[in-house]
Amino acid sequence: RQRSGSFDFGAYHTLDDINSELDHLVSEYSFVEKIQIGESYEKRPLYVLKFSTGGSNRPAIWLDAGIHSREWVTQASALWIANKIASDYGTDASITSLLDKMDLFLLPVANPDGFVYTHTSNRMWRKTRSKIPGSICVGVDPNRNWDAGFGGPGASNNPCSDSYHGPSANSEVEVKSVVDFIKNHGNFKAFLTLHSYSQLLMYPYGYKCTRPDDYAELESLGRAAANSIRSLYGTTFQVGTICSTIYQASGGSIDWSYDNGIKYSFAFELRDTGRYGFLLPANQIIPAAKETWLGLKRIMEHVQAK
Ligand code: ING
Ligand code: ZN
Repeated sequence: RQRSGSFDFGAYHTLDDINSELDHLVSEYSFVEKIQIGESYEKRPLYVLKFSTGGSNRPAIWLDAGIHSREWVTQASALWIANKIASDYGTDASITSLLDKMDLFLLPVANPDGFVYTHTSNRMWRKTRSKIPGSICVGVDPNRNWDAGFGGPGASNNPCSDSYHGPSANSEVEVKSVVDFIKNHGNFKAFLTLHSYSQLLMYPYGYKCTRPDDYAELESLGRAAANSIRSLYGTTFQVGTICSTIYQASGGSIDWSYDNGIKYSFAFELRDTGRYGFLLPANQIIPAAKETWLGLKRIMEHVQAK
């Protein structure tokens, strides 16, 4: 469903089609650049779009999607959002002032091996595709593999589990590549990650069930973002810590980013609440992306003002 010369943001696409669209965005917009931050276990490039209007090592915002490969609305929304940011710069006051002060880095397919596998073999694949020594099972849950309460409650020791934490923290090259990139950069102010489904907006912690030091600010910002989301089509997002809204989960990305000094660390769980689940119909991609963007933008405006 590719229209002549333009990407259909309202359809699900293969990795190759997504990568072509990244190149297309880079060719259309001078302030958009493609960076390769590493390669996956199966040697696929990990591409990040960098939105930067100048400066050097400006304070930055991180956004990733598709760390769980079957959560297809997230990679699709990331593409719509990339195009939205690029085309709104210079016309939308809020995105213009954001990109005049900060850089934005977007990783639309954080788990490309899993994503290809969902297209070719098993639509419900969640994990990476790394081989586990001594097991017949494949893959690690890349959202249990970060160095934050690694191996604790809410992750599995069993390589056959969908929430297997892996042999060690950062064992997955897809995780390690992001960790290295963020540490080397050193100036990230927000870490935002897209999952589906359940319609939640979560902040730390997941590896423990205590509130973070910045609880009051994160809770009120989360509620403001959820209100922005709801303003478009009435979609409701519950807000709270990972542990209070969904379940205890150790080794998650936003706990790592928060404990490494990135205060504005949030995980979104996009549409729906279970009717279609991971198999969200394509006609909901653009509505989901639009409402999610309002929530993201609300958070970015707050970060920019700090
Ligand atoms: N949910 C997330 C998961 O990894 C989550 C919830 C988010 C846990 C952030 C920990 C940190 O289980 C889905 N749907 O993947
Ligand atoms: Zn997920």
